[in-house]
Amino acid sequence: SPAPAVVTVTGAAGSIGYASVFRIAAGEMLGPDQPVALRLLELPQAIPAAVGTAMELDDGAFGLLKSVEVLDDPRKAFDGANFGLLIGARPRTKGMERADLLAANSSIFASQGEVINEVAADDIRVIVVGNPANTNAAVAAAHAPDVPAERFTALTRLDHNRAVAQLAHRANVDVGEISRVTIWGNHSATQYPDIFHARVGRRSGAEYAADREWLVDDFIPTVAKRGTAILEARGASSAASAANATIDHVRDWVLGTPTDEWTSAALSSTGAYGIPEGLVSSFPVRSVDGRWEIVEGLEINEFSRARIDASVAELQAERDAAFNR
Ligand code: NAX
Repeated sequence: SPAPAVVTVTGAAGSIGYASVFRIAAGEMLGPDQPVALRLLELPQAIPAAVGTAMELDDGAFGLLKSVEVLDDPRKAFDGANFGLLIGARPRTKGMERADLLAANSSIFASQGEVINEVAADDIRVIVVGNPANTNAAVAAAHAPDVPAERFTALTRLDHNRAVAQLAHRANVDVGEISRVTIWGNHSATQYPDIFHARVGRRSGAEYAADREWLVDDFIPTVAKRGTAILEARGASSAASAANATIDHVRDWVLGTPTDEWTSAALSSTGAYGIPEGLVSSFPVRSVDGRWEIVEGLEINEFSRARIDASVAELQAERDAAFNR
């Protein structure tokens, strides 16, 4: 069997980390033939909880899991890492302004980017989950000049999966009948879930989008505010669905997407669709030979353009705040 893939999970003792690591150990992220070495990176105060998680991983007796290490030193945690799941972030606490949040996270992700640049494996692939995910990914990439920027991505697959599920409910079809949905822009309330190009069984998403009242007053806000709805219902933020989406993202990145379909991921813009180069924005993407490619050439109508532009403007403002701290 191949050498173990070194997977570093930050914030491993948190809710999303906990919901991710067992599935990674079970082979759901990298496939049933790929052994895994897990590195759980946590802040010193959460090390005991991470040790408990590592004990439970032991107790899973996962055949693919070759080792588990609990670490509070990023340099050791990312040494030789093939995959970085950057889930840990500074949460917004009472009285904290958005600018403070951006500054606190930008220093975390700047230093993790530097460490990744120095010690990770040459093929390191990073997914940032910790918010503000897009901007944190841009900051980490900017501090890792030797790693191609395209290897720093951010999670919008949860938003994508939410959009697929909502459209499936509306059309009364199975989620498997839905393809070519796109999340554009930022993982935030300004994100734009686009169904104009979607396939809904034998029908087109544009047919559903023609019902503008449903699109504007129901579909778009339901997807964009789903995180808040989950928080209100559960009394805790989305964890298992976020872990599921993180695993979907990495699995598709490594194993590929079906050729005539696409998914959504936030990547460093190539300038496609007029989105400024280097901004980490969500796009329609395919994974080909282990690399994300932006699906180009989609016609963007006025309705979509205005919403994409609004989310991109927010990303630019976040970037300015994060880089000029
Ligand atoms: P938790 O607070 O349960 O866990 C976060 C963990 O990260 C904690 O155990 C903390 O000790 C650790 N941590 C913080 N800073 C760290 C650092 N510098 N190095 C290593 N570990 C560190 O949060 P959880 O619910 O797991 O959410 C994690 C992040 O995901 C949050 O930033 C959250 O906002 C974000 N989300 C992003 C989503 C997306 O779609 N991109 C959706 C879900 C989620 O809201």
